[in-house]
Amino acid sequence: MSNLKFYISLLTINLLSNNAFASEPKPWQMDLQPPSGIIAETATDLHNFLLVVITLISLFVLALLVYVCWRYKENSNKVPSKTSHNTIIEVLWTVIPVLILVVIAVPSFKLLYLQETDKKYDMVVKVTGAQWYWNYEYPDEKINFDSYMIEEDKIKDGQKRLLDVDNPLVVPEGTKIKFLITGNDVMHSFFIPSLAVQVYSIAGRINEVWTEIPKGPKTYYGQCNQICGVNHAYMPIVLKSVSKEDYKKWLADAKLKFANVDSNIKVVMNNEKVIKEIN
Ligand SMILES: [Cu+2]
Repeated sequence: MSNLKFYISLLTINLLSNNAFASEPKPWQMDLQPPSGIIAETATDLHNFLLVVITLISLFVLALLVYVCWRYKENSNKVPSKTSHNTIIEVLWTVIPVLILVVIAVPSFKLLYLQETDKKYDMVVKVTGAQWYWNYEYPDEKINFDSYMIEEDKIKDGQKRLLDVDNPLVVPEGTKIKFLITGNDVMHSFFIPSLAVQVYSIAGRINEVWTEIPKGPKTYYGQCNQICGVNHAYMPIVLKSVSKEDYKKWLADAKLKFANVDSNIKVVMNNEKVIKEIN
């Protein structure tokens, strides 16, 4: 028993250390990425619970099918029954699935409520999906910049192929963030698996999602999750959570770096102007 505990703790340490600094897909990965933050943890719990429920239902249906095939095969059941109605069975196969759905609905609605309700937030980040890159806007800081994947021939040591970007989305650790997600052309989807954030980016519409970035510096990798054209596979998402001091430094640099950059997202840049024009 103590041996088992030892191996479990070794495994835990190993898993934790492997995932201490980055949440990213691994080669031959079968499972979900380890969850980060309360929303991802709740979503993973719901997923694991549903896995048990669907496995039990599938096994039960399989067992019934095997039994019926065996019990009522032609050899052992020469004269087939012509039963067409059985009130007890019909009540059962209506009530039991309803009960199962109610049991599933409780944690499911809890999770929706956790993600969707208007909660306290420390900062707002507006995300705009475009063919084929992301634009991140910090409305309170008056900065916005485009984030492109680093081309394969320009990758430096330590950078991840098809995942790393020129300008990552940088946020302070342990921050509650309200993401406003919109689009500039076709539909995209802003998806960071380890944070369980997955929201459509649609032109002319702003979707909102709340999340809490856990404490501790870490890089979260994600990808566009809605087929959006030939370069759909080449618009990854990099969200870097850094310490509060590092964030301040980054912000000071970013304000200079992106001050005179003309973003490709005109709609975002001219938001206030557009609103004035409409009025
Ligand atoms: Cu896409």
